[in-house]
Amino acid sequence: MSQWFPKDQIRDIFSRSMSEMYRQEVPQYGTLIKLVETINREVLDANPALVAELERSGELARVDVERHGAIRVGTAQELDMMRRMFAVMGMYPVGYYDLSMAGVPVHSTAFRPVNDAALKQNPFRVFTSLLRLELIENRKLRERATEILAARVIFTLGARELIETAESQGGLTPDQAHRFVTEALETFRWHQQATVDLATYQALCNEHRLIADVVCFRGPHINHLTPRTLDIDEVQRRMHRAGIDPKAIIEGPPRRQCPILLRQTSFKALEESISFDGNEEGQHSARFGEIEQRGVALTRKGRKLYDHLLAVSRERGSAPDNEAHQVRLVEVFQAFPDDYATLRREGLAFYHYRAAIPTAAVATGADVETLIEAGALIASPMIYEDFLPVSAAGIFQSNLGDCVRDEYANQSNQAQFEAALGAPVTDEISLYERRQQASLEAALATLE
Ligand code: OOG
Ligand code: NI
Repeated sequence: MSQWFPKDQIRDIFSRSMSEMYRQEVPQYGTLIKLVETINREVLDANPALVAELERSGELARVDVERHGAIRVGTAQELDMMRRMFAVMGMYPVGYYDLSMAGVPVHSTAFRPVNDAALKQNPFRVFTSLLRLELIENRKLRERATEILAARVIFTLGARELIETAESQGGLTPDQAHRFVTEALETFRWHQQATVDLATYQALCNEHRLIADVVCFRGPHINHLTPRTLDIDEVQRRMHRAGIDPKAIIEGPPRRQCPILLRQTSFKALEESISFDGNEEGQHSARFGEIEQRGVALTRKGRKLYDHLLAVSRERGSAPDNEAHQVRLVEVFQAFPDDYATLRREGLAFYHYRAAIPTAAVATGADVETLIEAGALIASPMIYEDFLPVSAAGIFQSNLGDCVRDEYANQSNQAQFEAALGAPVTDEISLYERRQQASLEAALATLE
């Protein structure tokens, strides 16, 4: 046992504190949470089997807890420090997402827990985007934005000191951990006061609203939080009645017997009043609320099929509304097997393996299929913990209003992102492969 306060617990406290803060900052987010809780309760009341399953996996108590948030930073230095801050909470950069192909001048990663135990304790992750100023064509504006960003410090002195302490000691004491959460939270707080005058804000906004959102404020305010829903279709249907304006469609795969990857929807960012330098008043919209429902993680082969089917559906043009969009997806996704055994046998999805207890008698050296058929080995779906670039682009765009622009030509640059981050990102698919393999080896060792 380490003498230090557990990182997973720091993350847990941090995500709860963030949720508290955001509910106070964005009352409509509180309304969304209430709707999600109501519908989750209805689903549980109607599904005793689901309740039993969630109870067995220790998830029941945390069904309504936030699963992710998102921020946008402006410089390599900010991203590098952000990586160090998240590491204190056991969150590491996984995956590279290029959003420039969707006309959003950022590239991103997700800071998240990586091992089974940490994910189980609290899977909270933060989708973190780095603004790509080099994509601003207007040189004067680019230089102005660079200057403004260079002048700001987004971490409190206390946060920076505690990050260094955690790194040099190898952890934090309980008292330091609690102070760390309080200090870290300051970085993500909303500031109603912009750091620039209205004219500068408008010039940046005209270039891209996202650029203004990153450059004109004191820090990377949390722009949304995302709880888990047990029925995303129902929440989407009922948002209007609850006084919430939902985005047009649910992103991701359709509803299925065996959910895959990630389905998401959100309410549109709110117009908020801002005070600019020189006592001018204006408006800015950045902050919203989102919900998510996760399914099994897909292998490279499974992901290829998903990307292909999504492209097929998109080629048919945009559907008039979410209902039509979902009907079309269901149709196209007929080509994606929808039972766990087939998904596993065809190598489309990842699984956790464990030995059945009591151990069934099997011949030594039997292969995985035989062991599963004999009831000696149990495979359960491994949940997808990451994001989807097409969905993320849809979430960004629904919150950028009319500001959608064409893609930036061929701009994916993982090496440049990693140089800014100060570390490589972990390939998400390799991570699932390793976790699956480790669980299989442990299970087989038990059966020997
Ligand atoms: C991030 C949008 C992406 C998701 O859930 O895919 C995202 C942002 O708007 O900063 O959060
Ligand atoms: Ni999100």
